[in-house]
Amino acid sequence: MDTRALRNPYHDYDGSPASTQALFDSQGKLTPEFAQRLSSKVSELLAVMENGLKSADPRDCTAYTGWTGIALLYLHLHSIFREESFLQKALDYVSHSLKYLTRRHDVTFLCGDTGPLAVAAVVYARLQRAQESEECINRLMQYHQTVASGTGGLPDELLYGRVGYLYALAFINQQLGQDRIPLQYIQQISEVVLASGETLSRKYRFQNQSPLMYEWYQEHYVGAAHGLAGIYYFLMQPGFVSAEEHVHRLVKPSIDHVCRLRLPSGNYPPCIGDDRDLLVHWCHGSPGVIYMLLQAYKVFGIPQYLEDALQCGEVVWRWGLLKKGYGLCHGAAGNAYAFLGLYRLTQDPKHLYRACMFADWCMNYGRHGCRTPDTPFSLFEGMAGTIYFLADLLQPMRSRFPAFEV
Ligand code: GSH
Repeated sequence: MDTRALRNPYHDYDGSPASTQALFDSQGKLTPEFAQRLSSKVSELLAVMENGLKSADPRDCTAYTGWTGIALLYLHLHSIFREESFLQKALDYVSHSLKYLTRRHDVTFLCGDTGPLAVAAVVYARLQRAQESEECINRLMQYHQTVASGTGGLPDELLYGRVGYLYALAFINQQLGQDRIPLQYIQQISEVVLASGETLSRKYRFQNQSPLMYEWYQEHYVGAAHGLAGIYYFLMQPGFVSAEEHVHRLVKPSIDHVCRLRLPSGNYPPCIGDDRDLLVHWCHGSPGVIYMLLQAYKVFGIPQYLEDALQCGEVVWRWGLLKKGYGLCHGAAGNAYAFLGLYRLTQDPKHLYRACMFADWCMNYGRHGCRTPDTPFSLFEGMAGTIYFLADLLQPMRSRFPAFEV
């Protein structure tokens, strides 16, 4: 990992109030000064982003690299700052996205057409345009049958597969009320994902080690974006799998199999059989696997899951400031969300402190000689993701990794 990361220049949390007093109080409330610094940086980077977007691909509608990602950022800023102009921006960008839907077979929130539809549904709802919101949800639901049919060669992972559609449904319920999409629709998808995992486990003869197995392009990926950890994170959400027995008999032993893949550093490999310990990204490695571990701890209450999650935090602290830059998918901002996940669960100020240090790094955007991403201003590779994180840090207990955490 040393080849991929820059040395972490910050002192670690030492338990003394002096190390945190400029950042937050004993309740985890940010000091007015630090909050002001974050807010000012958000404004400054927004202006840079807006200028940079002038040369972005007008046809990319996706949340990952395209205009829906920018709309999602503004929707988020509207939630935090309550400024109407942010909602208007979200409307402008998502309306643009709706004109450039991929109309391919991509069904996911992040890389397909359901992201634009889901974000538009929420933007319209906030603007009290109920009918247009309803129309977007109806269009979103038209994908349900294809995704739930279990045929058509659809993968199961988050970026291009079934759980990426599941997230679109969960996003609607998170934003518009838990029953907006009845749970049974979510459960149908989860059942197909389970059945697909059982079939693949038998096909590749994993059944003695892992009752579920998944693949993407003939590889068994492990991380959050394409792999097992991302899929299991969704299968553990309350009510997503209707039979609790399935969660215990199928999901839990499969999670334990992922835990056994842990490398000596505490990081996780990108795929089964590839033990190179290089990638400390949300997409591949411990910064993404941590969400599965934290959820497993919440669901099963087994301390080892929390210990493994804490170990992920150590890996991110040591190797998480990446030469790839400041983005969400494979950058410092995405990695910092691992600390926020640990903080929300443990309330240990150490994790909030670490998130603040990564934010400090991100606030020095462009000054570390990092690589410029292919889409420098996008949500998942570029500056929009960094801004999203800096704004989320203003309300640490409500923070969520966008387009992934439910
Ligand atoms: N196109 C991306 C960007 O410009 O930000 C870079 C591609 C990238 O970093 N991909 C991630 C990765 O882990 C997976 S989403 N690549 C393999 C590697 O870094 O070795």
